[in-house]
Amino acid sequence: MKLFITPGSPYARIARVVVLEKGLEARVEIVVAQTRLADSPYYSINPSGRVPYLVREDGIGLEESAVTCAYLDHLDGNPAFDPPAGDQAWEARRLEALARSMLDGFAVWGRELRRPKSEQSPTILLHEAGRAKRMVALWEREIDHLLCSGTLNLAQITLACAMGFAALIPDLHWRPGHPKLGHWFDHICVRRSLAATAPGTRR
Ligand SMILES: N[C@@H](CCC(=O)N[C@@H](CS)C(=O)NCC(=O)O)C(=O)O
Repeated sequence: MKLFITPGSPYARIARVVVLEKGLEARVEIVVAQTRLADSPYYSINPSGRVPYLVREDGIGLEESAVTCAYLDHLDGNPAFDPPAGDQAWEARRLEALARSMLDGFAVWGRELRRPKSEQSPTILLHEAGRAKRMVALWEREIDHLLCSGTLNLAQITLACAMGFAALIPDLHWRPGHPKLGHWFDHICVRRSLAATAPGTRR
């Protein structure tokens, strides 16, 4: 099957991390898609033009990193990333949603910065800078949560990919004042699946 990505997409990186964590390299071909290009041939594969996009062995395509990750995780019948049982399930989902919410903000900010300067909206830049500040402060508190350490889960993967993407936003200086989050990020970054997919790393 084929996983369409762009090297810089943090959402695609989440799926790429799951491919590596699950040892699916031989089964999943990583294909670089041409996104954000008028008339890209990729649009005939995925009309939304977004990545990640997984074309399964039966030809059906899956959009959305969370759905793609769940599918990849279940391929071997031994899922590693399903939420834990009981109350912890809601905690796992809550944390994953918080990490995704922060990433969504970073992505809007990053997208705005890629536009020509004359087209950038100061209102959006300011709004996303404010959101990022609040969310990073929130994560400095949440990072002590039991589910942020120990067995790898999707909240951790999403948070790691969000903070990896944050490094590409020049005005997002999140490390000062957030030592616990910084320490957590430095620690998780050396994991093989994250090191191999870090922005700037080929595939
Ligand atoms: N909610 C989606 C977000 C995917 C997304 O926005 N991907 C961006 C790259 S970071 C994209 O493909 N952008 C191309 C476009 O908007 O045309 C997910 O989790 O997969």
